[in-house]
Amino acid sequence: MPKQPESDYPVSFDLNFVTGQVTCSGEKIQRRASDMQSAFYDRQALQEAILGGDPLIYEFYNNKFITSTSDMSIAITRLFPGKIGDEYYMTKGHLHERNDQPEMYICVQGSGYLLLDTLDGEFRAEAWQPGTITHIPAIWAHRVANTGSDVLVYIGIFHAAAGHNYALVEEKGFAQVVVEREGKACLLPHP
Ligand code: PAN
Ligand code: ZN
Repeated sequence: MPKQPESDYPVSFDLNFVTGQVTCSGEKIQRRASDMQSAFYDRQALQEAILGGDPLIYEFYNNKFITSTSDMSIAITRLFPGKIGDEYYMTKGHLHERNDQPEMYICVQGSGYLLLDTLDGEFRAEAWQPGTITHIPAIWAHRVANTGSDVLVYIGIFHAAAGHNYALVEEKGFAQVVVEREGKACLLPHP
């Protein structure tokens, strides 16, 4: 699809590092329990959560900066604290459609894990706290889990052309889950 030039002038906006609120006017996407049917492993707990009010799991603000020659994007995600059954709230997770499009993730508030999976036998979990920056090479599917009691806020920087493939993650799943055991967060093989 041909790129539509939007602006070749600098643009600024403000991010509140504590709340994750932004002053930009980009699109805001919200995902509730009902939007994540195949993400959480405990399907019964998920159905109970949906019937019990369908909680908001996370929201993110997507901002594209399309110029005549470039397509930088920044997304600020606010991932709320909570669990479905014993599994911590997390993002759906996706793979970039293009296999030459990496991403930088920056944790600015809260704590948890960034889960990374090639969907082809390799898995990594990066422990996250404010200030952790992770480079996600193009071939790794990525998902964030919030294991803390506050909102987890992170920034993702990528090219708009990267594209998002959710279907492959839904089909293959991540190798491990982040669950609570005896009051502590731990990683276990997907049941
Ligand atoms: C992020 C994610 C955002 C929401 O901007 O899109 O954190 O996660 P899901 O897309 O998995 O619902 C990103 O990785 N963009 O490429
Ligand atoms: Zn991404």
